[in-house]
Amino acid sequence: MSERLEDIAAAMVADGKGILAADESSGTIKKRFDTIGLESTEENRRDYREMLFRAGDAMKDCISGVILFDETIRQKAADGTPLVDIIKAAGAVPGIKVDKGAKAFAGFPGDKITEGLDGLRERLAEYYELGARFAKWRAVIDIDTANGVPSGAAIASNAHALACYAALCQEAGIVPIVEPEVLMDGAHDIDTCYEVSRLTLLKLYGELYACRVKLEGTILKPNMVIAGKKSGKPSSPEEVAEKTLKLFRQAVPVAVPGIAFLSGGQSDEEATSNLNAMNAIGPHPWKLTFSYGRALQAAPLSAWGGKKENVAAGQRAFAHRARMNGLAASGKWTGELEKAA
Ligand code: 5MM
Repeated sequence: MSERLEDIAAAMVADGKGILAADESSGTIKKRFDTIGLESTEENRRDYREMLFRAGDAMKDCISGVILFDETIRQKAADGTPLVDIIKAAGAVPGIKVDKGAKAFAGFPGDKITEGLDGLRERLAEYYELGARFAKWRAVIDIDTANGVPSGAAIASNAHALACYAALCQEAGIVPIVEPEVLMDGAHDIDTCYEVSRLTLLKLYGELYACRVKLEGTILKPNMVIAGKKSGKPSSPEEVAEKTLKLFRQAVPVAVPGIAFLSGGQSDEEATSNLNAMNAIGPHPWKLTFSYGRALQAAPLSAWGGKKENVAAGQRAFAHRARMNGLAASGKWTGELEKAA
């Protein structure tokens, strides 16, 4: 008998746990490996991800799910164990990125539209057989107000694609993570981020409703409300928490069981501290946790450096970030704990 979507979603946002986003596409993982001078071969990608998934107690205690790329969900560890089985043995839910990336949006220079709906029903059926019980689709919304970016058309088209994707996932018995990422790369202030995120989320939930997506069986993966990196005005954790929560109270229905943030280019500690600040002033109608890529992986990638003799060091670095973010998911993280470790 297949699991209920609500139960899978609840497991993905279990207390003190969050999601490891390890679904870098071929181009992105190459960029990451370039930073440690490592060639992006299939074996190196496998070794790196195997190192993370075998990180021991921290995986068991703090990671509820792992988002995989198509190649990874089919790979076996060096000893022949499927990577999916290693994830399941750690008590985490295997997930899969199913979008085909954000492409230029015709007619709207600067805007992007995420592709990947063609053939998705068939791909989801195969991913289910391979063990995936949740999926992820990322829409990318840039902010460049001087040039009219984002356009209303880009927000609407991305929201519609996310809703079509989510409906297909639920039909396949797979929980959709809906990720409308408003980028923090620009020079905009925090209030501009708030407004663009507000329009994006309102449109998204309108489309999910119109497409009959059962919100109880979904997880939202949003950006935090935060100033652009080039604004020169870093946002404090208190300000991020206040504005992000104000936005969600207006735009995210309480039927959504959990919100798992992306890190979006924040430093490791910033991503942890901002999540903690939100949970420290709970309770909230939804679970608030992490679904970090860079903020969980930057430290282990650098500690590993592509060398076999550094696997244990890479695992320690990953375990530390997983534990710090696990604490932040409960509002129990402190700067002292960060340093003590
Ligand atoms: C791990 O990175 C994911 C895949 O990115 P590409 O499709 O560009 O290769 C990415 O979608 C990620 O899951 C989210 O953006 C969150 O990651 P960060 O690094 O922002 O926490």
